[in-house]
Amino acid sequence: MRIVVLAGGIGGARFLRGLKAALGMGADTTENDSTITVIGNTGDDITLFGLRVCPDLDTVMYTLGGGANEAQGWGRADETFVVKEELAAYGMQPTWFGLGDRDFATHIVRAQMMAAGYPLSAVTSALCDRWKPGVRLLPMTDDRVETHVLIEDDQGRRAIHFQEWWVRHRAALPAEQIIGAGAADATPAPGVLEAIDEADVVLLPPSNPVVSIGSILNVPGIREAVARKTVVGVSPIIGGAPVRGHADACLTAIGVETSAEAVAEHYGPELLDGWLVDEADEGTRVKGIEVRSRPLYMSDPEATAALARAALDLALELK
Ligand code: GDP
Ligand code: FO1
Ligand code: CA
Repeated sequence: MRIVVLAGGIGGARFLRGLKAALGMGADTTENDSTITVIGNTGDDITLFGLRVCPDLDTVMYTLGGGANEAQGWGRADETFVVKEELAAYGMQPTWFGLGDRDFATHIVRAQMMAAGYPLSAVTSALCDRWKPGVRLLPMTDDRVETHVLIEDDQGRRAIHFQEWWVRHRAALPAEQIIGAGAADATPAPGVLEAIDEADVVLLPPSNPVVSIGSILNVPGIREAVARKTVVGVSPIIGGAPVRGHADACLTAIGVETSAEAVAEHYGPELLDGWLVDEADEGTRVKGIEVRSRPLYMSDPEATAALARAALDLALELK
């Protein structure tokens, strides 16, 4: 079976771990007849200290490869921050973004390969040679796409990088607009449209509907290709609130209510065939979309595998 998953960072990565477990894909994936292709969000990417940082690709790679800081959800396990302290001592900005020493090595490899002319997809593949995530991890595009956020503060009305809004300001400054800079001119990375076309089903994990899944769908050609398939999504919103992070602030910025129902309506029946909501949202109905309720907290490996299995089963049923 060929499964395509569109993924952001932590919600995507944890769902993928559950999906692999549900399919019995252990360390040795060659024995399994299922393949998972992950189309990763690169809208969160930012250049810092001359290094291209790709938080969502790295979160998926580290989480599935066993190198992630589990409590935090992003970055490396057993991390230290000596380089960060030394950069701060030189007065280097920004100081609000915490790249750790181990993580710096990943970024040096990426920077060196990109300077040599390799596209991000080739760099990601090379990094995955080490981490062996057990999925094929493709960036949504090799082009530079960055999410920027229009805000107003004492310096006036201006667009800042998504990371500055999310990490530095904790999404507390109201977002007037969320802009996918470069998205309209981007093309899907090699293999992306082919993987979608050849997929038996497409799954949307409980990733941020605006800045993770939304950014991927906004790369010209991807939304149309996905819409032609059987697509099942898992709600990142439970009982009217995100499980973690600030997806509510992103939804408010695009005029969508923070509820499992409103997110499904936002994706729409042209894209989504099925939608899993938590038991707390039982009774949710969305015209043209098959809604089922299941426990949706990825609290432990068993619960996560069960929800991934439920998403896959619903997709196979609707196919
Ligand atoms: P990010 O890029 O690291 O922000 O991660 P994603 O975009 O992949 O996922 C973020 C979303 O995951 C948030 O909106 C959370 O509400 C959602 N999320 C996190 N943990 C859980 C969980 O256990 N269950 C569900 N249903 N959603 C979750
Ligand atoms: N998130 C934070 O809240 N603070 C950080 O200092 C931070 C550093 C960081 C470094 C590498 C990386 O891959 C991710 C990092 N994140 C950090 C997570 C992250 O950028 C955001 O959670 C996502 O981009 C939002 O989806
Ligand atoms: Ca993200």
